[in-house]
Amino acid sequence: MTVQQTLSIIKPDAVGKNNIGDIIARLEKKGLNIVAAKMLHLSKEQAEQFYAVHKERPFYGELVQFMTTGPVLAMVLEGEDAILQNREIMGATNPSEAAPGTIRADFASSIEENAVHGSDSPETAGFEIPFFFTQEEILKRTR
Ligand code: IDP
Ligand code: MG
Repeated sequence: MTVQQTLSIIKPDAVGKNNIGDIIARLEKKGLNIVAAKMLHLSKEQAEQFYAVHKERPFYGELVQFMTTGPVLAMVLEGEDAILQNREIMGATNPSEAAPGTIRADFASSIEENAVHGSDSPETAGFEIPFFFTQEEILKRTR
């Protein structure tokens, strides 16, 4: 077990439905600590860069469009095995395949508008966290 940091995003659909609090409650209840957070409305360029890994996928254009439809809440979560833990709490990409009780099963409306993003590996987290946060914006939990 190792303490890790991972990037979480509450996507425009979930922000628009006022599901921020319910989603954060699930993350905190599982022992993930928020060590950085900011709300922002992604530009087309930011969304394109963030999802550049999916550039060749057929859904890339729609994904970029969706992610710019409204504000998002970007967060750094910290905890034991935070990357995998967060992915488990999120559930499968397609809400119809997401396990009961996961965030996507309960808050996502489609495979595209699926409420949350989470880094899928240490390498991905290493790109995604600095994409949104400077070192100074990531805080130590002192109590
Ligand atoms: P993940 O978010 O579970 O890691 P990825 O495969 O990395 O899933 O895809 C990134 C995002 O792209 C998804 O969360 C979803 O919003 C969108 N997406 C993935 N697959 C599809 C699809 O088949 N159609 C439309 N959008 C998709
Ligand atoms: Mg992914």
